[in-house]
Amino acid sequence: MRNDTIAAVSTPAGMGGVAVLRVSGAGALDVVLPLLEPATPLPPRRASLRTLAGIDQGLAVYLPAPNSYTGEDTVELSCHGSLYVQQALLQALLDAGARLAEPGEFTRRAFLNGRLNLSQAEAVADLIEAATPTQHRLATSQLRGAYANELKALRQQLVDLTSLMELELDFSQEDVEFADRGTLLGLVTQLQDRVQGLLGSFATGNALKRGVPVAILGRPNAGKSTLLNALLGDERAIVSPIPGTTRDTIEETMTIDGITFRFIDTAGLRQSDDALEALGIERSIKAARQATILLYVRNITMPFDDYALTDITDITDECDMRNKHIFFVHNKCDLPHKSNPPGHIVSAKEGIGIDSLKESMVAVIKNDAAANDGVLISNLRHYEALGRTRDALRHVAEGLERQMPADLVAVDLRDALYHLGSITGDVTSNELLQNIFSRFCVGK
Ligand SMILES: Nc1nc2c(ncn2[C@@H]2O[C@H](COP(=O)(O)OP(=O)(O)OP(=O)(O)O)[C@@H](O)[C@H]2O)c(=O)[nH]1
Ligand SMILES: [Mg+2]
Repeated sequence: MRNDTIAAVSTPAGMGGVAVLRVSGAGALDVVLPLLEPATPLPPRRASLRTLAGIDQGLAVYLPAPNSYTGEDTVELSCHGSLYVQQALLQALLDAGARLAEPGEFTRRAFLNGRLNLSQAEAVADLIEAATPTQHRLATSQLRGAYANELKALRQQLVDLTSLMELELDFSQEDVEFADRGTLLGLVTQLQDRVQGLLGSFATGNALKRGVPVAILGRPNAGKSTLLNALLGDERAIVSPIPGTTRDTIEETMTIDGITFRFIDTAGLRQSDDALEALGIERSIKAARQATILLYVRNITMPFDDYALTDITDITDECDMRNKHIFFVHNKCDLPHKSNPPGHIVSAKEGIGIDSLKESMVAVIKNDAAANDGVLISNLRHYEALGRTRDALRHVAEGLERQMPADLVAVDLRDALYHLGSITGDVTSNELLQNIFSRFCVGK
């Protein structure tokens, strides 16, 4: 572990009103003080106006270890945000003995010094990237350690289980079973349920983070593209009375009530001899598979005969419908029609029923997000580690059921512990840290 003194510009690249440079490490004061005028000691946690490296005037703030972001001695310098001043000041810091920080190195040090666990450090990156209230909420709840605490409790249970198994191992010569295997199996099943619950929350967590995918499906000419335009309040897609107008999928995002939706307009669902159109239909099915919400659009003036049901069965046969919501959208209600079937009755063309459709979409997503006690996994790495934990736990359960020797079961238990621990960073490797922190920008 390196603990030399690092420096970087922490504000975004480019010019601005102010720029902030950060210096962190045991030698932070030694690097910075000689560049200040006056070079008198900096009072902790107070802004002092000084001349900076003879080129600018600005504020210097000294944050002594361990109560800084990195946990090390840190000095932050605010200067005028001119490109020249930023670069010249950074160069002066490097000349004075600091090293240019690598991407994410400040946060990496915060993790290594125990200021943050690994999932919190990742939340910092998500927080910086957050552009909507929902993304911000996801990142801050992870930063506050929402599921880190839950993972910690799970890990403790696993550790206890492992010690019980190992106790049995120690005394195996004497042929005693300390832990009743039935009880152990019960504990493993409980752990499996909880891990499964967390895994299940990823669909919602990921959708909220990246935008909830909404596939707009239906027969040609049903008004799918018109609906997309109505939802967006923009003439995004081409609309025409010719069936088969949309041949490729069109995607647009929109934030409604803090939730970002990714609307995917698709080619009409029907068998086609036209190769291009057939390809479009294949893409529609793919869009349906990846979507959280399916809007099935139909023309309300047409008899509600088998065709819609055939389409729906086609779709449900092709997709895993768990974690998905399907909405019936009966379109063209501005035209004379005989019945008002259950679902959403809208006119995409006249903008009737669109707000209520939007409200329903927001409501189902908010409801999904509140399930599982509001704990949402939104990080792919965590999802994968949980998946491996689940697999290892399954092996443990199988081992217990088949009366496998304790030492073999213990191997799977330790495997589960390892994967669970990799989420919060209780177990880490250099490669893992490299992967995570290289995503950050320099200066964070
Ligand atoms: N009266 C009325 N006409 C509509 C409405 N919505 C769409 N239309 C018309 O229906 C025709 C087809 O609309 P599109 O939005 O292109 O239909 P589509 O489902 O995207 O069709 P494809 O891309 O060919 O699969 C156009 O002439 C639209 O103007 C509506 O709410 N009321
Ligand atoms: Mg279309």
